[in-house]
Amino acid sequence: MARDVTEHEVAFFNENGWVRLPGLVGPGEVATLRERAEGHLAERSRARKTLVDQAFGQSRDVAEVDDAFRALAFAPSMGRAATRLLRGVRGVRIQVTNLLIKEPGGGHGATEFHQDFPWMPMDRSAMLTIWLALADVPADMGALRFYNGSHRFGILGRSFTRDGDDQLSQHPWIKELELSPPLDLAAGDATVHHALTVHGAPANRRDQARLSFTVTYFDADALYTGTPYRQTDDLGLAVNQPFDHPKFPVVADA
Ligand SMILES: O=C(O)CCC(=O)C(=O)O
Repeated sequence: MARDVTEHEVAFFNENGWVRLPGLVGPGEVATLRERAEGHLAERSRARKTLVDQAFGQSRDVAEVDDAFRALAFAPSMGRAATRLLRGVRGVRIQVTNLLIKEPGGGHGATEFHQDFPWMPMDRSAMLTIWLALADVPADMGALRFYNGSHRFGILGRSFTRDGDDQLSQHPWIKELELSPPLDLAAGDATVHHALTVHGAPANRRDQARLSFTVTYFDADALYTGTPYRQTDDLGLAVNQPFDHPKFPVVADA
């Protein structure tokens, strides 16, 4: 299903806030996932309501409707990887699964540099996203870039709320950090980023769509803060209690 991460990969992630995982998923399985992704993405709404919609299209919660994506998101090796990468956590829950598409030819623009965590209603920031390339993603198709070590600077503010509110405009000093190299990903390679890591992606300069599957995992012991967030607002979660709800399943790492 998915291979285990190595000690070296865990150490690299702790240091830099991101890591590349070559060959996380094998070619046969990735071909199946790609075929299914194309079907789901064809059905998605193409409305461009938000600044995020201008950067990439989404098919959220795909693992709730597709067994193949569900099997991967729940694979013990994925839970184990997330638990090991997020130092000090006892286990993880899924926050969201998603299919992302970045269309070529100006269909979508660049993904502005941002952190994922500032939106979240969790009381702790141990959270990461595994971003799996479903087809080859050369750097100029829009593979993610990361500011090394930016996960150590805490919550830097929300992006995608107004034009020009990306992290580099809000905090020009971030450019003093090293930017990760452009990555040429093969289908089945993944990158992982911490929810506090400043990351973004260039526009897709190729003639094929950029296709990826993401799973975001967070500390299973995190408590709900009640911060307004569309995904959680109507779930009846109790403030200061764990996310014990079918929307946030714990992934066994056994
Ligand atoms: O795929 C992209 O361009 C952005 C994805 C992203 O920001 C994320 O998965 O956290």
